[in-house]
Amino acid sequence: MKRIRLEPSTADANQGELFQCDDGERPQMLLEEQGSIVDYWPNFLSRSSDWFASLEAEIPWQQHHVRLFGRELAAPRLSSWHGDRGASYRYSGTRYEPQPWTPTLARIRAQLERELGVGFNAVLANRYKDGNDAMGWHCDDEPELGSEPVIASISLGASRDFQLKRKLRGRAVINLALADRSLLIMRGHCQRDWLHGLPRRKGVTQARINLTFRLIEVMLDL
Ligand SMILES: O=C(O)CCC(=O)C(=O)O
Ligand SMILES: [Mn+2]
Repeated sequence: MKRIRLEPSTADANQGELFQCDDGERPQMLLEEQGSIVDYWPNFLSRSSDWFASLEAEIPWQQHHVRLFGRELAAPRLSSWHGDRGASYRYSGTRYEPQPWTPTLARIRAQLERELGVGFNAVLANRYKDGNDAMGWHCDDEPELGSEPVIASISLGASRDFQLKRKLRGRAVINLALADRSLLIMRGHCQRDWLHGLPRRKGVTQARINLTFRLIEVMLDL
């Protein structure tokens, strides 16, 4: 696996630092800094299945809400939380009980577990209808994810810019276009020390589906 060490604060605050990835079959890079690790694997999913169409059809897309400055607002995207029994998740003030694994989600999970050697018991699916849908700066640091979570993020459909910035001295932005069928892996201290987000992009007219696979602490009423 080839990794590029990021020098601190080299990126321009507005334009962002653009990482160009060769179209390869193996994980290629991105960041390894003080225990925060991000890898990018283009073409992780094969071209032979229409993953996007299957997920569109299988997932019961819902409007989730986010709490912002004490107000409850409709999130600018559709979402669905799936997982093993008991893998419930609290996010922005709401608790989501897991929907069952659909055939396509289960297939992708199996491939991830095989290739990465890491177990996942839940996935958050997000659907961005076009470039007006987005996700603001955040980190996935909910206690049920543990202190150094491995988050495996699959992208399908429209390519969208994904951004990372440090929580401290966070002016510099890393910008990476997440392509159709790609995998991004965040691990180590990434959620503790970095924020990530998916900014609005007016020029994007096509839909995108993102799946973030996670391993969360299971709550079972026995
Ligand atoms: O859509 C993306 O690439 C980001 C999704 C994300 O950060 C999340 O679901 O927590
Ligand atoms: Mn996230």
